[in-house]
This record gives sequence, C-alpha cells and structure tokens, in this order.
Amino acid sequence: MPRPRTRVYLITPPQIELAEFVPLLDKTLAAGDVACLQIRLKNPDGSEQDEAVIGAAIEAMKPIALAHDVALLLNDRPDWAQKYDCDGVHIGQQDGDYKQARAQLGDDKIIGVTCHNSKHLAMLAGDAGADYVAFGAFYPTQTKQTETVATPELLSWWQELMEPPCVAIGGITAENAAPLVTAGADFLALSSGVWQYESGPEAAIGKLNKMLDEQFATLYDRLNPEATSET
Ligand code: TZP
Ligand code: MG
Repeated sequence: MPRPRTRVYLITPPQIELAEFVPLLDKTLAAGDVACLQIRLKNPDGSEQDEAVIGAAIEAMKPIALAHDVALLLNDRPDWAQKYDCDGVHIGQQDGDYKQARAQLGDDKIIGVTCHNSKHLAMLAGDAGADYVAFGAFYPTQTKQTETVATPELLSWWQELMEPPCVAIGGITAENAAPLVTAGADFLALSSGVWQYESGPEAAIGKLNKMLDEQFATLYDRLNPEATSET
C-alpha cells in the first residue's frame, strides 16, 4: 500500500496582529489542502507570549480552522491546549514530558513531539504514543534558532520502519520541498515559506498542493506502473 499523500502542516508567524491575521488565515486555508494549523506565537526575543495573547489567538482562529476542517494545535503548552480546547499540542524536548501532556489532554487529542535529527528521540516519542514525530531543521531558517540539521534519509528511515507519521520542518518552501516528499515526509511544516512567500500565502498553499499532487502522481506511477501504462 502506498503511503497517503503528504499534507501541509501550517505554523503561524511568530508575531501577528490578530485582527489583520485572522482574515488572511481564512483566505490562506481556503487556498488548498492544509491538515493542521499550529499556533506558535513568540516575543521577538523568542520568549513565550502571555496567556491572554495566546488565549485570544486560539479563540479567534478556532472557528476558522474548524470551517476549513483544519486541526488546531498549540505549540509548547499542553495546559493551555487543554484549557482552550485545542485539537492538540506540539511539544519540544524542553516543553515537559510526553506522558504528562497525554495525562493532561487525554487520549483523543493530538500530541506531536519535536525530535530534532535524533532517531533515538523519535523512537522514544513513538514508543510512548506520540501522534507524530517532527524532524528538522532541513533547511536554514530565520524563524527559530535551530541547532540540528536533519537530512532526508532520516525521513526515509522513519517512513520505512515506523508507524506514526513524520513531520519535516525548517526552512521549507514550495520550491525546496520535493526531496522531502520523495524521502518520506508525511507532513511538511512551514511558517515563513507560506507567510513570506513572494506571491503571497494563498499562492504558497496553491503551489505546495500542486507540487504534492505531482510528486504523488509520480510516486504512484513508480510503485504501480501497470495501472498507468498504455495497453
Ligand atoms: N522548529 C524547527 S525549524 C522551525 C521550528 C518551529 C521554524 C519553522 O519555520 P520556517 O519559517 O518554516 O523555517
Ligand atoms: Mg517548544
């Protein structure tokens, strides 16, 4: 069985003007398939935003995500994800224990775990029950100070051997993502590659989905040549 088509995992810009961002988000999610939206808001120095800011962002984005059938995840904070009833949370290695997050959120919520470029961390997260593991950074990025570099082989290794989906993150754009898709990424996580895309976020989502359709058409042809060969 070929794996399901890779999908887009959208991350908010680190700083937003909520009133301006909400209609832009609505248009962006209408532009093509997006699996989930991670709310990741930071102060310019990288520190955490206040609960009031995060809570307001969740309340404003939740109906939009719902309208587009996009899962809403919160970065860093399982407690706030639970309090504001998000669909799940994304935790880093510094954001507390997976088991604690699961106990807080229950079995029905999504919990994803950052695993940098580590097979070991990913196996621990997968064994513990994480709904996805995230690897990165695949490309240079200005959005976050990253200390690890991940390579596409890691995605192939995970895809071949493990069950939970893997997310590729870090500096991804519609133009550089194809090798990650071929290698085995189940999701492509992007922030600047969408919000700072030259021709705008809607165009970025359109381009990404077109690329994913093309990559998967090729992938299926390769796996099942008889289905498409002329008789
Ligand atoms: N973790 C590793 S890279 C990154 C995070 C949150 C930033 C992703 O943003 P961008 O702009 O797509 O590189
Ligand atoms: Mg974090």
